[in-house]
Amino acid sequence: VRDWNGVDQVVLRSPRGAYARVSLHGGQVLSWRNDRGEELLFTSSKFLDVQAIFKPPKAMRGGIPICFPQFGNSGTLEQHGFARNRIWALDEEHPPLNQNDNNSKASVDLILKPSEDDLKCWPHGFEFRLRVSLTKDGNLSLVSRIRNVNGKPFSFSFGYHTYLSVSDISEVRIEGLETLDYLDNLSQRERFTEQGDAITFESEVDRVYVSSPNVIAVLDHEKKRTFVIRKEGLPDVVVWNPWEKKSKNIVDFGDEEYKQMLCVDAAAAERQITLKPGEEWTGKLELSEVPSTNCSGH
Ligand code: TA6
Repeated sequence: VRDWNGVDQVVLRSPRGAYARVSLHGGQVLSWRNDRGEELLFTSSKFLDVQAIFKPPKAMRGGIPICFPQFGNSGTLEQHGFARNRIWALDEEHPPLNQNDNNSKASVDLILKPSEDDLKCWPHGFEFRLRVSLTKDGNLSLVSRIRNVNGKPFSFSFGYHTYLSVSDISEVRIEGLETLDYLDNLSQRERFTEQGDAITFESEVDRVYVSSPNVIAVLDHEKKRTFVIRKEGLPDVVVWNPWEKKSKNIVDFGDEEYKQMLCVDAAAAERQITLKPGEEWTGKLELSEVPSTNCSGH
């Protein structure tokens, strides 16, 4: 299928009917649905109305933009790096697997290499391979492999900027980040320590939880749904909701849409990752969705 801007998208389907759609624009997952056809990722309804004002084409607000080689705005590059705004290619060395391969996974392999213009602003030769898969149970898996094909070391930060779809942000809580330290982007990255309770939302939040566990849960009380987020190679979790006031200043975001989304980003944000020549780094994310009634204690 084709993207809004004519770029190809790849559709993945699991045997039981789960679905995912990945755009070659940014290698961005734009949709992930369970086998009941329910959309699990948020995408802004405003984006298409205003995309004409973005130059060059900008990543869709929603889904899972890939933030590389910079997460956030703490470096010299554009916010969240350039990878999300580039057109990726299908990786010929790893052609898409059949939907019913041995692992019963539907997958697509994409690759991004820097253009000459990219090398002008970030002079480091890299190959970024991204495999997006849908497991037979409908879990969504993203595996990023970044290789240094340069003669000298380079450092980068990274994030899977994951927009979860929620029924009502006031009814959502995150478990697994209690008692952790976080850097608060709303107060010059000051360091705080989270208290013992699960995280709930009643105002703007923009935090980098550092050195977090590899499994966390996002409970949507109203939908009776829990997202389980598993990560590997990514020490931090960034939690973001712009809330009412900031939403009004985001042009590709509806004024009320903050109620229906929560970004929970598996990331390497606090400290950069350094790759020596020839070295490769791997960062994994797996999202699953379970009815809350199946979760003991919730
Ligand atoms: O997810 C955290 C964050 O870095 C926030 O600080 C906020 O700026 C957000 O991402 C959105 O970034 P974007 O560039 O997509 O508007």
